[in-house]
Order: sequence, then structure tokens, then C-alpha cells
Amino acid sequence: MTIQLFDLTGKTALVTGGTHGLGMAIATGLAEAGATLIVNDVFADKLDAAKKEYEKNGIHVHTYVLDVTNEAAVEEMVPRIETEVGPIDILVNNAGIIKRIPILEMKADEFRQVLDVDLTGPFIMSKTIAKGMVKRGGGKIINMCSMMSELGRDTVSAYAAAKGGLKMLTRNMATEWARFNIQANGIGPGYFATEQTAPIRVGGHPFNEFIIKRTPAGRWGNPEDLAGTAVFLASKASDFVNGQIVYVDGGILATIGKPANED
Ligand code: GCO
Repeated sequence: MTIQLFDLTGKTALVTGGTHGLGMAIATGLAEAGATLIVNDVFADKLDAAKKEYEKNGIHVHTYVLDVTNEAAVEEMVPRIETEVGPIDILVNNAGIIKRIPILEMKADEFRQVLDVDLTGPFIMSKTIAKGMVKRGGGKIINMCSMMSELGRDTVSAYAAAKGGLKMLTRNMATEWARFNIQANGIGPGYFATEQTAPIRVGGHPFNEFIIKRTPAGRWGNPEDLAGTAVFLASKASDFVNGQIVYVDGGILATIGKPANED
């Protein structure tokens, strides 16, 4: 039965930065589809708050303090997680930061910090966990890309460079690991109502109206809008899907947009 292809019962999923926003919505979707859930964050207090939130929704979650940019810590923690919880079948590289600074004013260290979390982090997590997936005969990797994997925007150069790089890293993972039955794909969220976009969405910020007009769906995305795509890319339903970025954007990338005065 096709619907059973989306069942994640017996699978274990790690969602990096799954303590809020899009990461939490995706993690919740994977758990509701049957997966055992693990989330990490660099901040223990965020993990504690998230654990309460998940349990309020009837979801049991395993939490670990882990910095995805620290290769030695990742190589030490992954075997521990896999012993304590179980082999990781699904990895969602969601943890990310953004700095909105014009290129002319941005310091190289600020640029590096964004690249480190948003691009090197997924590289480190994926290569460390994929070693086990190769031995076990397969697995799923989902990388959180962005509109900035395709489009530029004032002030987000480092983020765009990282998300553009993550799109190509995803394709190279597929190239190197499809032979091991590992499917590596990406999700490209459009503009979603989250903590991360609040600075450009609330308080009458002009970008809010711009996005509502620029998005054919005529609204900002809700984090839950991502759960279905994540379950698809984490499940047997996508066993022959590899190196693809699924844009969940209300149609932004499909259109050039329309003049502001046109309804
Ligand atoms: C920004 C936003 C974006 C979105 C998202 C779009 O400043 O433009 O924060 O980066 O969060 O990544 O896909």
C-alpha cells in the first residue's frame, strides 16, 4: 500500500537544532510518522524547553548538547547516541544561523561563522553519520536549504553562500553515496513565520508586505507546511529520489512576481 511507504515506525531520526521553528516542526512530523526522535542544540536550556514542548504534544524526544561545527565532539557523540538510542537512519541538517550585514561591512570572521554552522556543520554531521549508514545498507539525509540557495538578497551574503553551497554539497552526497542506498536531498523553505524571520516580518516591516505580494500563495509559510515534505524525503516513498532540493515556497521561485500596485 503506497501510504505505508511513508511510515517511519522503527526508524530513528536526528534533527539538528530541532529545538524550535522549522526544525521542531519537521521533527514533530517525523515523530508523528513513527520515528524515534533525537534533537541536539548547543544550548542546554533550549533543549530543556524543547523537551517540555515535545512532551506537551505527546512526543518523547532524546536530547543532546552538541556543536555541529566541532568535528571531534561530533565523532565522539555520534557513537554514544547510537549506543544509547539506536542507529541513526534519518539525519536532518537543520541547525543554522544568519547574520544580516552588508558585504562591505561584514568581517571575515562573521562570514566564516555563518559558513561554519550552515555548511561545514552539515558536512561534519553527514560524513560522521553516513559511515554507519553505509555499514547498515542505507539511510536518509535531508539538508535544510533556502530561497538563498537560488536567490540573493541584501545583507544575507554569508547565508546565501552557505545555502548555495549546501545545495551542491547535497548533490555531491548523492553522487558519492547513492550507491550505498543513502538518499541525500534538500528542503528549500520559502519565507516562513519563525523567530528567525521575525526581524524582517513583524512591527510593520516593509518586507512583510513584500513577501505576501511576492509569494503566489499570498502568505508566509507556517512551519507545519514543511512536515509532509520531510516525511516524504525521510521515508521509503523517496527511495529513488536523490540529490534533489524540494522548494516549499508557496510558488516564489516559480514566478518573477508582479508590480506592487497590481492585485
Ligand atoms: C532572510 C530570511 C531568509 C529565510 C529563508 C528563506 O533574511 O532573507 O531570513 O533567509 O529565513 O532562508 O528561504
